[in-house]
Amino acid sequence: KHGILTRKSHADMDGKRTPRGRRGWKKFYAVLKGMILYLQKDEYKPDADVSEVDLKNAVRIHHALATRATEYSKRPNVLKLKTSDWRVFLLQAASEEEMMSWIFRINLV
Ligand code: I3P
Repeated sequence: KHGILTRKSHADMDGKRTPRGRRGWKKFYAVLKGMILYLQKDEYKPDADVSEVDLKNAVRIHHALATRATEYSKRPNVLKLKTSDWRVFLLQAASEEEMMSWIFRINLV
C-alpha cells in the first residue's frame, strides 16, 4: 500500500515526549512494504534505491499498533501509530477512508 501521509512525531523511543523543534508536521510519500513503513521524501518508484534519509524515516511496524487518534482534534483523518519501542507518531491521511485503510493494513502486519 502507498499514499501520502503527513507525520507528526509525538513521542520518541521509550515514550519520551518529542521535544519542541521536532514536533512539526511533515508530508511524506508512504510505502508499506513487509513489516516496514517507509516515509519517503519523493514519490514511490519501484526500482529506485531507498535513500539514506528515507531509511532514517522508515518505521518498523512489527508489534506496532495503529488506532484512530480520537484525542487529537486539530486535524481530520489522523491515526496514532505506537511502535514496539514506544515511539508515537500521528499520521494524517488524505481522507477518512484512507485513514481506515492504513490502520487496517498496519495492524494486519
Ligand atoms: C510544533 C509545531 C506543531 C505543533 C506542536 C509544536 O513546533 O508547531 O505543529 O503541533 O505543538 O510544538 P516545532 O515545529 O517547533 O516542533 P500541532 O500542530 O498539533 O499544534 P505541541 O508541542 O503542542 O505538540
